[in-house]
Amino acid sequence: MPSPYILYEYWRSSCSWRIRWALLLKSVPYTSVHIHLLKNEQNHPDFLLKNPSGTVPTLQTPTGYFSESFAILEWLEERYPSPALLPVDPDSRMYVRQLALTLLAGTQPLQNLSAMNYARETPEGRKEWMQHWIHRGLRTYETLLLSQGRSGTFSCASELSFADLCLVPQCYNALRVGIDLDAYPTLNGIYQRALLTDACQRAHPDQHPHAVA
Ligand SMILES: N[C@@H](CCC(=O)N[C@@H](CS)C(=O)NCC(=O)O)C(=O)O
Repeated sequence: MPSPYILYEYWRSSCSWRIRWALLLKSVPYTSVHIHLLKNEQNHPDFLLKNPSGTVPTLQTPTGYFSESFAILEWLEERYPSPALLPVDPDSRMYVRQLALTLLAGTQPLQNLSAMNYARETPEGRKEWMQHWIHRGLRTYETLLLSQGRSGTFSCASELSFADLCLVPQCYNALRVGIDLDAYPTLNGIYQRALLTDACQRAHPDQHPHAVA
């Protein structure tokens, strides 16, 4: 039986990566439709009918089209609870959401294509802009990991969570703009360990059929 879910995504999009990864972790089959951001397909009128914000990811379910990767993660967690990507106790859940949103809401929006192109005209200017905001997000994340005493193998103890699904794609983007992750040893360790996990590898942009070398 074909999957009832279609994921509209772009191979290198960090927000798409975390949803691919969550779908794989939870063994939820889906069909991928590639929206080429560099060809501006996200702003095609047909796609804007599915997601008026002109961004990926967008998940099509039998009841409609849904965007915002955090909303999709929350829905997946409710609909497919195992394996859990949020811890059990409310304080740890708040901590995980805090970490996730530090990157997803506080950092990623400043580095996306439309924000960057609007803010800066030259490639050098765009790189400097990205580095500035990514450093700020990673500095906050590292400080939270150290001050809250809840991290372990991964951002929250030894289980992968929403936080790691945001951290790994953010680190990948940081490396692409020349940020040295050695400046953030705790999160870098978590990044390296999470990167080795099977579902993360399978969801990795480099493994995507549309990846460009
Ligand atoms: N808050 C949204 C952000 C979505 C977003 O910005 N996606 C990027 C790719 S990671 C995008 O589609 N950018 C297209 C553009 O900026 O034109 C989410 O978490 O899903």
